[in-house]
Formats: sequence, C-alpha cells, structure tokens
Amino acid sequence: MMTANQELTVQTLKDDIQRHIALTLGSDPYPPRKDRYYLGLCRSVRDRLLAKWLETQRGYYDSITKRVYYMSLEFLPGRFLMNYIQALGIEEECRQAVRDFGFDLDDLEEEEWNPGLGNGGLGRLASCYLDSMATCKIPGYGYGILYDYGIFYQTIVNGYQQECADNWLRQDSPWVLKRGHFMSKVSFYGRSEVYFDSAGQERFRWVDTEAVMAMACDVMVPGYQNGNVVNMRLWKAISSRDFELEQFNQGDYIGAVQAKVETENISKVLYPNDHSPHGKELRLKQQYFFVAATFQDILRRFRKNNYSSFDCFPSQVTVQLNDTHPAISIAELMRLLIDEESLSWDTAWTICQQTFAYTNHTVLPEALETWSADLLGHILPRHMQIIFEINHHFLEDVRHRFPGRVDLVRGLSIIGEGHPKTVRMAHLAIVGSHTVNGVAALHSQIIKTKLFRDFNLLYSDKFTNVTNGVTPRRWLFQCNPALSNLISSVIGPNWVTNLEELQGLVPYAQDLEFQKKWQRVRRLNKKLLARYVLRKLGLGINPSTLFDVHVKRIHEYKRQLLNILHVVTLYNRIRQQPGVSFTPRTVFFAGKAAPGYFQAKLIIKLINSVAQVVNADPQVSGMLNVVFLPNYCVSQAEKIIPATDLSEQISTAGMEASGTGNMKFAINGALTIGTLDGANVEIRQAVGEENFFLFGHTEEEVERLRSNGYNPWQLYEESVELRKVLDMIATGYFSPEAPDLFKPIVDALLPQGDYYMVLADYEHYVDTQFAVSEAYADTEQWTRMSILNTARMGYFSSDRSVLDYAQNIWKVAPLL
Ligand code: CKZ
Repeated sequence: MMTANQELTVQTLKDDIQRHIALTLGSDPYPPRKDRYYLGLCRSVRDRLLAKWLETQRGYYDSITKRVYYMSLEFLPGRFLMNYIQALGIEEECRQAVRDFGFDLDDLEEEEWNPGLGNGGLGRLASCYLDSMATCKIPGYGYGILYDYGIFYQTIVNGYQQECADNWLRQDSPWVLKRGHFMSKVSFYGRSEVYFDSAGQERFRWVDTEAVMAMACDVMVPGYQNGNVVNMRLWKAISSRDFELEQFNQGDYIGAVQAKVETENISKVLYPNDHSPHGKELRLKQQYFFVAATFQDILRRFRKNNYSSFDCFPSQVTVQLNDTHPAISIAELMRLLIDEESLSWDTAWTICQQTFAYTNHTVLPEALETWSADLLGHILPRHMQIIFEINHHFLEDVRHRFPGRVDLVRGLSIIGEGHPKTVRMAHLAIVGSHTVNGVAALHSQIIKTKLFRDFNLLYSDKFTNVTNGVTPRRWLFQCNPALSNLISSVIGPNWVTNLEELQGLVPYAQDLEFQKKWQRVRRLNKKLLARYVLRKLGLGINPSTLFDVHVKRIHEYKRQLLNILHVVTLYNRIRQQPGVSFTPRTVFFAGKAAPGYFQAKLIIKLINSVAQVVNADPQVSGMLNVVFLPNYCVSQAEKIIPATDLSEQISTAGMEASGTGNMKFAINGALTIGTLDGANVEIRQAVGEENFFLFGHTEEEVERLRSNGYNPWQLYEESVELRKVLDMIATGYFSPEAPDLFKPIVDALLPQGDYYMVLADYEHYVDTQFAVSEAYADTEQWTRMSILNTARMGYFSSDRSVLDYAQNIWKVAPLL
C-alpha cells in the first residue's frame, strides 16, 4: 500500500525525471528511451542528495572538530544509483515512478557503468570505509585520483584474457561533480636551492619546477538514511595555463600541445598491477600529484579556522595512509611545515608523526614499494633531500639506542644501500607515523614478528591491528534483497546499521519453517545467477548443483591452481566410477590478472581449457560444470555472492593479509572452505569451527616446510591421483592443439619447488572438498550451518572497523 505522502513523492519524482530529461539533457521525453530515463532518474536522485551533502559539509565547516583524511590511490565504489536511492530511503517511490513510465528499476540500474578506480580488495575496502564513515558520522573525507581509465575491462578470447580500455568517463558521469573553478597547483622536477633568511638561517626552496594543475572532482558518499553525506574528492590533472602560454608564445604550437597532453596524462590511467609495483615514473608522479593537491586542501581548511599555531594541527587533522601508495605525504608535510611555514625541523617532525597513521595491506615482498633514489630525486628533489634528512635523524636515534648494531641500522634504514639506492616507502611510512596497523589479527602478528620485527623492537607501541570489515549496506542489504527481507521479517531492520543484531537469527537456525524460507531465497538467488550466466555466456547451469565459487584477483598465492587441480580430480573420479553418486557441482571462477603477470594469465587459460573439456564431456554432464565469468567487478560480485554455496578462501597460509571477499560470502550465508590465513582465522572463530571447512598447512608449518627443504616431487610420486592430474595438464590433455602449453604451470609446481605449497595442501584440500559434498547432501544440516554463518558475522561490518580506527587511531568521536 502506498501512503498519501509516498504518492506525492512519486509524482514529484516523475515530474523531476521528465524535467531533467527535457531541461538538463535537452531530450524529448517521448518516445521514452531507457538511457534518457535512467539519466533523468539519476539527476532527480542527485538533487535530493546534493541538499544533504551541502548541509553536511556546512556542518563540518561550522564545527571545529578533528577531521579524518582517508588517502588512497584506489577506490572501488561500485554503481551509485541504487546505493543513493536506498540511502535516501526512496526505493519504493523510485520503483513506482519508473514503472509508471514503463521501466523496471533493476533494469535501469544495469545502465550504469562501474567506476573501476581500483584493483581489488584494497580499493574496495577504502569505499566500504567511506560508506561506514558516512553512516557512523565520523567527520572525514576520502581523497584519491579521478582516473580517466579505470581497471581494464576483461574479455576472454579463445580462453585467454584480453584487456580493453575502460573509458568510464566517455559519457560524463552524473555522479562526478567537477569543480572547474577549484584548482591546485602541483610542482615537479626542478631543484632544491639553498638560501639564508633574514635571520641568517639556512633555508631551502624548491625552484625551476614544472607545474600541473589538479582539478577537484567530488563524489558523494551518503550514510544510510541519516542525512549525512561524506565527500570523496578525486583529483584530475589539467595542464597549467602559465606553462601553456609560455610554450605557445615561443611559437612551438605542436610542441606546446604535446606538452599539455603529457601533463594531463598524470591522471589518465590506473596501474593494474595489484601486488607488484613497477617503479615507473608516471606512477610516482600520480602519487605525488594527489598528495600535493590533497595537502593544499588540508592546510586551507586548517587555516580557515584561524589557528594561531601549527602545534594544534594534529588535534585537527588525522591522515590515514592506505598502504604506502600515498606515503610521500610524510615528506610533503615536512616540506610545507619547514620551507613554507618556517617551523623548525623538530617541531615539524613531531607534528608529522602525530598526524599520520599507516595501514599495511600485504607482506608479499614484491608488493613492498621502493623507488630508486635517483628517480625520486629527479622528480621531487626537495623531498629526496628531506627523506635523507629524516633517515639521518632516525638512524642517529637507532645508533644511540642500540650502539654497535650495524646490522640493525642497515635493516631499518629508509634508504636501501644497493645499486641503485632505493627509498623503502614502508620504512618511511613507519618512521613518520604514530600508528601502523595490519588488517587481520594474523597479519598484524606477522608484521610485528617477521616483516617489521626490528621496527617493533624499536617502537612496540606503534603496531596494532584493525581487522577489515565490509559494509552491510552494499554487501547484504543492497545485493541480496530477498535474504534481507527474510532477515528483517524475523529480527527487524536495524541490522543494516548494527550488524551484530544478526545474532538474533541464531535461534532460527534449527527452525525448519525458517530453514525452508532460507532455502527458497538461496534458490532464487542461484536461479538469478544461472540466468545471468546464460545471458552472458550462453551456458546453461543447474541451480540445484552446489555453487562452488572462487572469485578474486588471479594470483599464484591465492591458489586458483589448487582449485582447478581439485576440479580435474573430480572429473577423473566421476569418469572412473560410473554409476556412483556424486554431489553435482558448478565451479565458478572470476578475476583479472595483471597484464604483465605471465603465470596468472596462463592460469586463466588453464581454467578455460579445463572448462571446455569438462563442460563438453557427456560422461560428467549434470555432475560437474566449470564457468569462468569474464570481467569480475563490484557489480558482478553483487550478483555472484548471494548465489554462492561454497566460498573458496584457499590462499597459502601467511600470504593473504586479510581478504574481504571471505566476509561478504559468509555474511550472505555461504560456507567457507579455507586455510588459516588472513581474516579466515577470525571468521572461523566467529561462525564456529563446526561451520567452516578448514584445511591446509598453517603459516608456521609453511615456514617450517620451506626451511626444511620441501620436496613436491615426493608428493607427486606418492599419490597416484595427483600424478594423474599433473600428467594430464603437462601432456596436453586440456590443450591438444598445443601439448606444451601448460608446462610452465607444472614446472612451477615441480622442478621450481612449488613456492605456494599447492601440492603440499592438495590431499587435505581434496579430502575436505569431499566432506563439503557430503555436508551439502544433507540439506537440513547445510541450511543450519548457512544460517549460523550469517548470524555470527556481525563483527565483520566495516562500521566496527571504522569505529575502531576512530577510537584507537584517529581519536575522533562520531558527530551527534
Ligand atoms: O588488501 C586487502 C586485503 C587483501 C590484500 C589487499 C592488498 O591482498 O588481503 O584484504 C584490503 O586490506 N592489495 C594490495 N596490497 N594488499 C595492493 C593493491 C594494489 C597495488 C599494490 C598492492 C598496486 C601496487 C602494489 C597497484 C599499482 C602498483 C603497485
């Protein structure tokens, strides 16, 4: 039933939509075109949010509260339209309004392009945190880069990944508010010049620089039905006028245009190499570009409050560094305080340390950022000088506290003394921050005892843990409406902003009536996914099979390979035992490989080759299917996760810092098969050991195996089943046209020593998968476990994470 008030809003909404189609888009509302009505709806929703956004920002402006600056080179917000509609609480009205025009809201939603301004978990985490800051009213801002090209669009051609450019701004996004009048100047290159000030003090200034302008582009991040809207400010590079004029005046028209294009390249493209920095000049320029522009904003806001002294800066500003990607901030703030604000080194350094906190997201050595000191010195000469100075002061302190420990000094130094000399960004971030956190309990422990052990010796109070979380708005309420409705029907709707309330479902886990409803919802979601797969790939899949899902970036440590070895094992078992009953499965994979990561790309090809053989074989038909879904992204995740029975979280123990997909699946009622890695450890504790399929070596066992001379050949020799699987792959069973195609994969597992311990965990994994199949066959038991997973996942809300940061690291309180 619609209330009178709702009818009023439906009518005004409809008027707004048509007005926008005519007056904003300059189109005729008749005949009704889907893309026009989509944009008309966007504009109408945007208007309603803008008012709240202005109010929130004015509120910050008037109050003298400490603000959080969440700095990240990546954000993965996903589609906005439905998120905005639900945050405003006008979903029913919007449905009705567009229905009156002959459209379906879910259909219109598909018109929106995903902003892929991130690689994976790290970028998505940043967006979950902004959502939670908005909902929990933590005063803060997100800062990043408006890339013209986000993460590449993946297609699969002949089983291989192909990358296409993702020009998401080709048609202006209605959600990006460009502040053309609001530009900050950012400098590069030049040199550091010494001079003496009027007091005879030696000072430095950065001269002969080249300038680039940063244009502010704002995106609204609304809290859930609380009127609060956080701002995400993304910078876009624009060539500087002065610079252009000078060049044009020299008469070199083509050269001038070329130079303009080159400077604007800074924000052109997101680097797609998740976990493997390339040390490229453009990437460093991106980092500094966004840091410099952001700090001008920070200082401008600080000054606006008429502060007499910078001493109170840390009581007004707290900066969270999302990994080391923005860590050049530390040198930049030092430069601003010393060169421009004339503070002493010691005062500036104290302010710096009190301002920054650094989150580490990975222990993989190849992902720890370093820059060649020459390159950094070339692009940012003054910053390089400051970094050397920071290092000098820091190492003096180390020598003082640990006399004679040359080894310690070498290990801790911000400068890696090789050829070429490098700047270790993690060391800079640790030294320049008051707090360093890992993203799950195990990961934070590894940071303290292994990765940064010597730093922990030096400052043990600095290191802490904040376990990641995900926003229940997008990852349950929005992506799984059927389950959300069922949950709210028994425990009310407050879980959306207080996820611990899901505990209220525990008593229903045994309730057969409720179980039936739970099964019906899960079945519906699986049908929706099956329909999507049919539409996208033309592949028919059976929704009553076990949906076994492995979606995330493709990386050797995440062990998609282990999963595919299991698939081949199942395939062989089914063929060898005709007539024996198996739990039918559909195994889904999705994920992108970094374009330069040969091995990961070959794994994609292997998955597709296995899928081709398995799906075409009548002997396993109905028992086993394999699907690779191209172009994994936020909106695809929203379709896959609610339909998943079994979540694959099978990284080599000690290598996945946290994982956040693992949380999204369990919240939606999937059961996990996983190793004791990252947040899996805490998830298992929360949902109960009996509701989690654990397998594999522990992190300590992996360490021990590696140092005691692990020999994968022995496993190969000892297991007939494993040997057969590897032989099939090695001899071209899945690639008859090129029998050697997958040799590099088998080589990594055998002659090259199997660094990721795939074979070491194989047998236990296969056995545990067998236990999964058995459990799935008992529907009542499985459903109970599924309900208990959802019920006990409250802790993994990003609201909890953000409030933890606020209380223990940022020292800010929620606004009232
Ligand atoms: O962060 C998630 C965790 C995951 C972790 C992921 C991450 O693997 O376990 O749940 C949120 O905490 N991503 C990165 N490091 N850890 C990462 C992302 C992008 C890039 C790099 C690391 C990137 C790099 C290095 C992009 C371009 C160049 C270089």
